[in-house]
Amino acid sequence: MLIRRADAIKSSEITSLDLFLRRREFLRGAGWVAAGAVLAPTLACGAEGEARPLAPRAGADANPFRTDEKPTAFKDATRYNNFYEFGTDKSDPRRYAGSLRTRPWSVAITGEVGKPGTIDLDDLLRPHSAEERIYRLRCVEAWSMVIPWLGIPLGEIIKRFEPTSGARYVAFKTLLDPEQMPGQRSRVLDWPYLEGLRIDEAMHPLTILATGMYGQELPNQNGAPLRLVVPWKYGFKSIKSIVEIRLARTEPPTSWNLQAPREYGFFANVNPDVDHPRWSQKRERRIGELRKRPTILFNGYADQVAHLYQGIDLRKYF
Ligand SMILES: Nc1nc2c(c(=O)[nH]1)N[C@H]1C(S)=C(S)[C@@H](COP(=O)(O)O)O[C@H]1N2
Ligand SMILES: [Mo]
Repeated sequence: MLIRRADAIKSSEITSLDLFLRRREFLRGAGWVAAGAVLAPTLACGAEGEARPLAPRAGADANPFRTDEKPTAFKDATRYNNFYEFGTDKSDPRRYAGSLRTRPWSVAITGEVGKPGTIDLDDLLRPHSAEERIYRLRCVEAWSMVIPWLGIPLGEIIKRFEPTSGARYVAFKTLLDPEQMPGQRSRVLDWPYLEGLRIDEAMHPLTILATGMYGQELPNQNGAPLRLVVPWKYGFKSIKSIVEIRLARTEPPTSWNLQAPREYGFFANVNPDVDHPRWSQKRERRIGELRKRPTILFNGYADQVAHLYQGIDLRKYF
């Protein structure tokens, strides 16, 4: 699909984009709204007259790839970020991520694969139309957002490189370049940023590589040009600006686990019953709302993912 460059979006359009997303709530229940609909707001709005509003569903989403919850304002999702390569303040990524050059960009696929290789970002986008997925993102810091991502299931990409029977984990790495990423000159984390998943988590249909959000290319501060989104895990697992995906036999090291192993486990599944050692995980603040809401096990995706952790002590493997 065609995605416009984020810097081509005018602020007047951003306001109308938020308005469009609100109006589109009337269209929910129609099931899968193709990503193309986001790019053709006039068309979708034209159909609004015929669509009957549906009462919000309670409990788990009928369609695991969408939620009936109202998307977070684009403005908040792009001004309140964690991207330590550009500073530790929530406002730093928006201010400083402009120095990241996102083209040309390629991702190396290495390790336990029959056909190691690289994917050029533009090649990746060409044959695959990105799908829209409206997912909750729950940060370990007890705030959350609802974001309409555009992405490609990670499993589809991994399969193309023919993982071997030894591929039990997937390791991800962010770009290392202190010139473009000035936050890497500070020792706040051991760079480059690293993350990892078990192979079954990586192949799960909810897991996507996102190339866009709100119908446009990812803004740099949100992890351009390509970031992981794993909606049932704390936000730090959703690593940004990926340059390498390595299939591995053993559990890979991850940045936050290396930094503070007692605070951040390898799994990092959203769990209201396992508190962070320094604060509770029982509730969360949805950005844009005043009252806190309860945090839900696996961020509300238990129907889809709880089976992956059957027989596992979630207190021990947090
Ligand atoms: N490379 C990299 N990826 C990262 C981070 C980071 O600092 N560096 N922060 C993580 C954390 S803690 C969160 S909550 C999410 C935030 O994503 P957002 O800014 O798009 O909301 O990105 C994650 N991915
Ligand atoms: Mo986070």
